[in-house]
Amino acid sequence: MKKIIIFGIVLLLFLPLVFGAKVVKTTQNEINLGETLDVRISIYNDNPEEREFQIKEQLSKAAEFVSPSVPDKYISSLNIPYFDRKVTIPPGIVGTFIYRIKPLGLGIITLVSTEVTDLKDGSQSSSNSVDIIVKCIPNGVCESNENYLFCNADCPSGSADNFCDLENDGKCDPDCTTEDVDCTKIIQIEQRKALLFVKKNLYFIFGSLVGALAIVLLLISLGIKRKKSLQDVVAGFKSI
Ligand SMILES: [Ca+2]
Ligand SMILES: [Ca+2]
Repeated sequence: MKKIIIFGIVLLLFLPLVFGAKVVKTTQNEINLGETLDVRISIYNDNPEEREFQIKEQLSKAAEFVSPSVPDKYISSLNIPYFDRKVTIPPGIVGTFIYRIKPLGLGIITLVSTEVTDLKDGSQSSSNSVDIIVKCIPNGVCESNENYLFCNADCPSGSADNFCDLENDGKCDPDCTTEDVDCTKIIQIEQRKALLFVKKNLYFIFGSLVGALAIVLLLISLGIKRKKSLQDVVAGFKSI
């Protein structure tokens, strides 16, 4: 957490020099479901006098509000919650607004950029947006809401978890078709086996046909010889 705050402060000090921006949003990039996380909005007042700023922070519906526990307003048409705060910051100082949320499910939560307005001159600034990965608390069971992406401790690669993981690990993920190279290998092996089976059977069928033909020819040959012998016997009687 300290590293994130230090990174945020460093970014905040350099951004005005490069982009003229003065708002930075920082938080944890990864969290386990059930945990809370703090979102810190830092505003650098680069004016020579104290200024009041208005902060508009659109909130994600994928998380519940812990502190403050209720949003200040809703964007009426879409019912999207947001905080609408004012903060007074002395010159050359970084002011902060911190709120705490608790993700409601596994996945990625995106916190869109914060909009800040300088209430004296009306100038507006935007922060960066932040993506937070919400992972499971492993319990040894790959449950219906879990998958390899957000719960790889419970759902290892190749699991039937409604997620095609595309790992080249020698296991064909049942959620993949031809995208998984391991499934392609298995399909190729099965195709080769089928081909060998057909070849073997072809040899057997061909061999059987040749054998049957030989037997038929032998029987015909024996039949002809027997007929000739009978004819010879009949001819012998006639001559007597
Ligand atoms: Ca689990
Ligand atoms: Ca899978």
